Amino acid sequence: MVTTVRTNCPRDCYDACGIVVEVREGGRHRVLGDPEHPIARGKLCSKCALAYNGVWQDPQARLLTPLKRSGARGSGAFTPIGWDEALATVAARMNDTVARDGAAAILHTHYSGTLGLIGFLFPNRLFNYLGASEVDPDTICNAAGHVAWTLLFGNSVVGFDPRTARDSACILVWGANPSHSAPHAHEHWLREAPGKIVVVDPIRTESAAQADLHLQPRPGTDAALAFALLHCLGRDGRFDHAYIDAHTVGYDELRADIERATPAWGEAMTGVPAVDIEQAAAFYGAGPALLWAGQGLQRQRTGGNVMRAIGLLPALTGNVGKPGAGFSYLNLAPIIAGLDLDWLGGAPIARAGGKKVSHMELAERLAGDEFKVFFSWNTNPLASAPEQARLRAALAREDLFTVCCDVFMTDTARHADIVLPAASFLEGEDLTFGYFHVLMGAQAKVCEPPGEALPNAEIFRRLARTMGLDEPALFEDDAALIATMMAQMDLGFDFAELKRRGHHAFGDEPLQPWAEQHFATPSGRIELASAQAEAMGLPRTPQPWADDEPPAGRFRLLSPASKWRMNDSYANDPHAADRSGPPAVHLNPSDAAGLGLHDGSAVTLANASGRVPLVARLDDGVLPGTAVAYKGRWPSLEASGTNVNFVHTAQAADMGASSSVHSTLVTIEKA
Ligand SMILES: Nc1nc2c(c(=O)[nH]1)N[C@H]1C(S)=C(S)[C@@H](COP(=O)(O)OP(=O)(O)OC[C@H]3O[C@@H](n4cnc5c(=O)[nH]c(N)nc54)[C@H](O)[C@@H]3O)O[C@H]1N2
Ligand SMILES: Nc1nc2c(c(=O)[nH]1)N[C@H]1C(S)=C(S)[C@@H](COP(=O)(O)OP(=O)(O)OC[C@H]3O[C@@H](n4cnc5c(=O)[nH]c(N)nc54)[C@H](O)[C@@H]3O)O[C@H]1N2
Ligand code: SF4
Ligand SMILES: [Mo]
Repeated sequence: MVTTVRTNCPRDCYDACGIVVEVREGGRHRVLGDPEHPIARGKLCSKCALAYNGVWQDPQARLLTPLKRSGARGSGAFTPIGWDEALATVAARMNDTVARDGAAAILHTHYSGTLGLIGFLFPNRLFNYLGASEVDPDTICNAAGHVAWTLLFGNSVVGFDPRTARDSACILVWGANPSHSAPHAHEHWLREAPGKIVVVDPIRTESAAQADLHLQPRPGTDAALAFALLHCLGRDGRFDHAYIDAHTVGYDELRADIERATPAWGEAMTGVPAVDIEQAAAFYGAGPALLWAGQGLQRQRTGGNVMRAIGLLPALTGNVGKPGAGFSYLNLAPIIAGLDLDWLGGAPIARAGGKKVSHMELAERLAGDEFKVFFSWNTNPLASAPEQARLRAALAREDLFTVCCDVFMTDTARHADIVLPAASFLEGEDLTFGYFHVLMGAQAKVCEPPGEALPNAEIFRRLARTMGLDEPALFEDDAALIATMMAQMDLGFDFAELKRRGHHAFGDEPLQPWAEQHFATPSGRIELASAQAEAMGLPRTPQPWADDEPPAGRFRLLSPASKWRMNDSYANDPHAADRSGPPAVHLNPSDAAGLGLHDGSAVTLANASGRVPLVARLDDGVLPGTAVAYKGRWPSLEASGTNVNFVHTAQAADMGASSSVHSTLVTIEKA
């Protein structure tokens, strides 16, 4: 007998798809897109269609019981143990550490495995209550952009409602690649938008190829490009001076920089032809216009400055808070819905004393003896973090006790002392959300977890109990958490009804989040010039900077989102791995010729952080001087035992101690 269950995809993805599962007793379930979901429209992305019907349901691949290491770290030798022994072992080490070294000697790291709100946030309650240290999750992804747009707009997590594209004359997609990272936005939203589409990306992505105009700047030159666009907009009378006077501060401090940034100067600084700069400014200036700032964009040494610079476009043209106008970095539906995420993550019960560690310093800090317990859950740093060689060496420390909680035997799990098996999103209830579209979804339980796997929250409730803790917030069950969140959202119906509907979209008409023109900055206005920035040691105003071209013999390596993997998830799905092919580096044919390479030549990328062998692919969509190798492979599954993060240099960006992965420089040698 086949029944169907409606649920939602909780991956770290712009699309937030609705799902329908055909449940087959005793067999594989079929996981499909929900035909009634406005984004999914009956289809999952190609990677999830493979992985949710593949490795996610494969009992051979899933972690089924807790495990205890029985061989060398990284060897993958483990003995199955029961939950009682696993939790007793972890609890004892954590309690001992608290007693001997203080809770700050426990370092936990977590991120984007599931973004189901309970699975994503509830485990933080335990670490917050203890006063443990945390690897700041956003430092691997988007912290620079958050700091930049908080300085500028006072908020970086509320953006335009994508439905407002119907009123827009232009959508400027700057440093996002929807064809990989938001496949439904690529296929439907951008194609159906009536306005002109302009994509700014050093790679001719599928989204760029499909756009009305593709600006292809050299990586790290975006701030200069933004100023050249502003020059054209100002010159052509496209600035909204009434808006500037009423809602911004600091315009006078920018004027000279904008005047100097002629299109010819812009071409020299960025490599984008002056005529294309003019054309992009004309499209955007026709207004109303939308600006979508990707997360890839700000993963640069001066990524914060880039974000502040491009944010000047909506500010000076008054493209804020009216139909068809706006800007978006993230657009967190839970915030718009009124959810109290601090409560969910345990801020009210937090004890002081825990340290924050940036991913950019993780390998270095773990190598010392500051931390005694390293607890990784919902993330796989031994695939996703920089400086892989150093990080692995640090995790080999005999006096460091490592716990990993995941759905699969990842590289991080292989290096752990104790592995805790997590249930997947098909196996428990939760709330899901959009961070581009304004949607909340119900995560319904489709089936029982395989083996003894448990949902994240249940694992941490049991651990807290085993540790002998008695704070009630550590034991709140999922039903109570969901009921509280439903009450906070006040949708007028309960979770059972949300499960029946699948999702909730806020209103039939596009929301206008900035219509009130309230900005949570010190002045209450958009801060084109910022005293706060100055106090942080940053320039008062965004600067028209452009990175130099790489020195001779070196290439700028971009390693953005892969079409076939979700971060480092699905690397272990055989069909997704087949589609993605061997690990490759895409090079401009002229660079390949200079290096004596053909399509398929074996090459090695190298720098002071490490080396990674790859296969060269000739690709005229990549700029000369640039190399592209998509992220997300598991070193343990590669013949070389490496991935691109072996050459990912841990250099913090200018803001937020955040990743500058797309500023990585490498040499390329024929192997
Ligand atoms: N070179 C390079 N590296 C990058 C980036 C880049 O652009 N280039 N991007 C960075 C970015 S933006 C990010 S966000 C990070 C993401 O890096 P990660 O957080 O490591 O990536 P994910 O694949 O999202 O999730 C990690 C793990 O969560 C597990 N998981 C899934 N569901 C659950 C669950 O319900 N419970 C538990 N316990 N585990 C679960 C998955 O099996 C997976 O192993 O990678 C960063 N790394
Ligand atoms: N399929 C798939 N989808 C994903 C993910 C995934 O791994 N796979 N990861 C998810 C996560 S965690 C995140 S954070 C998002 C990230 O998704 P996006 O926001 O799209 O970010 P990236 O894929 O890192 O990079 C996007 C584009 O930025 C470009 N870029 C790099 N450097 C520069 C530059 O200097 N200037 C400009 N203008 N562009 C530049 C890259 O060439 C790339 O095409 O995607 C999410 N969705
Ligand atoms: S990962 Fe994104 S595109 Fe794929 S099914 Fe999930 S929400 Fe949709
Ligand atoms: Mo991310």
